[in-house]
Amino acid sequence: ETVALFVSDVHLQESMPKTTETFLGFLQHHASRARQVYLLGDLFEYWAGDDDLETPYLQQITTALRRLSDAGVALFWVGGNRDFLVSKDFASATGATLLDEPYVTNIGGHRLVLVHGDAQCTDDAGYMAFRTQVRQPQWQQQFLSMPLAQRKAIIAGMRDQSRAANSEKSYEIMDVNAKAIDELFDASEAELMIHGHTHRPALHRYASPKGERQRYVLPDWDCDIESPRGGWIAITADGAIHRIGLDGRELTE
Ligand code: OKV
Ligand code: MN
Repeated sequence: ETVALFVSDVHLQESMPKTTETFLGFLQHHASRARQVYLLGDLFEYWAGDDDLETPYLQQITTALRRLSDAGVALFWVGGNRDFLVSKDFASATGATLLDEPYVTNIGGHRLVLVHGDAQCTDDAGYMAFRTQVRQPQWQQQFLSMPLAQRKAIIAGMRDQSRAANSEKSYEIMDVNAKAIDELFDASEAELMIHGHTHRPALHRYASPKGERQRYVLPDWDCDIESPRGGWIAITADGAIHRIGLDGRELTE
């Protein structure tokens, strides 16, 4: 009955065992019942390159994803701002199809556009410049030619710097730009948009000359704290869109 599930911003890392366990439970009990599962970015806290797939922690995750795709669930991947380096070895390890964003599809009678959401945060000029740089094939080729340990050290350095500058905070106050959202709806001719990144789970409705538009924002996950948070979105065969909490129950607004 569940046609598609959408999840993002789980920020998986070994130091978050409860979040990891909860996500693996989500795959086993909920994702397994869907026809399609869309991973919409920042599933991982960071991704240093597909050669990190050897790490036992990541093996545990990719094995669980592979079990799902082997069982006939179609897995789709859109990279986030932390795991944009996920590439073809990840795709073959998991059976996931890597999508370029924006990705436009028809699901449950909806014309739907999917993005991670960081590219629409156009007010953050510094981040947009960084994004353009690290998305260049030539930059990525050079970065990936460094030893894995060096890449991890560089990412850790960026994280320390970000923390020191408190810019992880200023990034949390960043939201998508309204015009960037309008333009994405216009260009894709979609009436439904689903994205993550901003950590501001919501349903936004807009009136447009072409009819009502809806933008669903996914929650981020953290289960290693006193009040766990997380969840996903489901579209059922009747075309209904459901926001689901970690307990598997629909959220009531
Ligand atoms: C996360 C944001 C800092 C916004 C870098 C490869 C690269 C991952 C990374 C480094 C940064 C996440 C992981 C952080 C988000 C910021 C500042 C603004 C708008 C690479 C893979 F570049 F080396 F290849 N990163 N960190 N921001 O410090 O947590 O999203 S972070
Ligand atoms: Mn993100």
